Amino acid sequence: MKVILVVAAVAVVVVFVVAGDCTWSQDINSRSWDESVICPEPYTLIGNTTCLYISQWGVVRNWSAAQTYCSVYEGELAVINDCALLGEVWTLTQHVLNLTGNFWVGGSDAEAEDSWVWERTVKNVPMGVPFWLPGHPDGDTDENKLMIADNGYFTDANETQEHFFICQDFSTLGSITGCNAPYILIGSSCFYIPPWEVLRNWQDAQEYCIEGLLGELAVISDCDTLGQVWNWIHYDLNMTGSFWVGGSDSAMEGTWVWERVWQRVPMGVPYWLHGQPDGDNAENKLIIAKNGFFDDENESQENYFICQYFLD
Ligand SMILES: [Ca+2]
Ligand SMILES: [Ca+2]
Ligand SMILES: [Ca+2]
Ligand SMILES: [Ca+2]
Repeated sequence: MKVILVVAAVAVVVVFVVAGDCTWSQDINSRSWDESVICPEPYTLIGNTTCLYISQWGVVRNWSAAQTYCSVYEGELAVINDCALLGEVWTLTQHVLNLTGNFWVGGSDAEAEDSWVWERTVKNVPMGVPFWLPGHPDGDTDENKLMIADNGYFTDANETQEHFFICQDFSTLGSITGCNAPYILIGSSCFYIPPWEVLRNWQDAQEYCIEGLLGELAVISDCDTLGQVWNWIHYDLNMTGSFWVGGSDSAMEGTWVWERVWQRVPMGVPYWLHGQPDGDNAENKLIIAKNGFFDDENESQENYFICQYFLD
């Protein structure tokens, strides 16, 4: 009972903290989000978009029985496909639920040894850093199921072992991840790039996002999102060029901040190429250059730009 209360409390806190970027009602002007984003019982919203249920103290199962347990709650063993989510799961299990142990999740290499896939999606499990520690997976054909070990990282294990487990509800994913047109979901944020003929200097781009689209120039402060935005631009939109985003060092030369949130823009690898920023006082606004990396640029240049819709 205690654990249930803790989980419920976590659910409430997490929902209020992170019921974030892309979930609002059909009326874009109202800026309120749909109540249906809250995960169905007994799931908890983790990150912006994922409904997870973590087995309680004392409830351990082998891998198949864990999968069956999840199906009782109309879910499946979890797909932990992004590294931020892995970190949040660790925080939740260790510091909130005080659960120390191993946790089955939904990956397997049973079909083809050493070819790890999520059983639900048949997509590849990410390998290497930062998901697996060096030397793992290490079990060859004796260990064909994926778990988050008691050190927080992925490892392979024998499916007959009994461990805690993490279920995921997939039924609400659509409602959680919806961005209102014209924005589309990239990572866990809602972005929009105006048509190719719309080029603006930095300030006019910012006004275009604010006035017509109720957004602002984008804040891209994690590298996964940068990669996903780049793929979207190149492979989905087929655009080539430079794209204004919402960073600037206008207030203090060399100190890059996102103007919307007044937080530091990440510097160095893997955001900027060596040698950038290079414009000193002549280049005070942030752009994603043709090569896909951050660059400082003169704000009077007319370029493409990326708008983002924020809920907060
Ligand atoms: Ca194996
Ligand atoms: Ca192992
Ligand atoms: Ca500058
Ligand atoms: Ca530059």
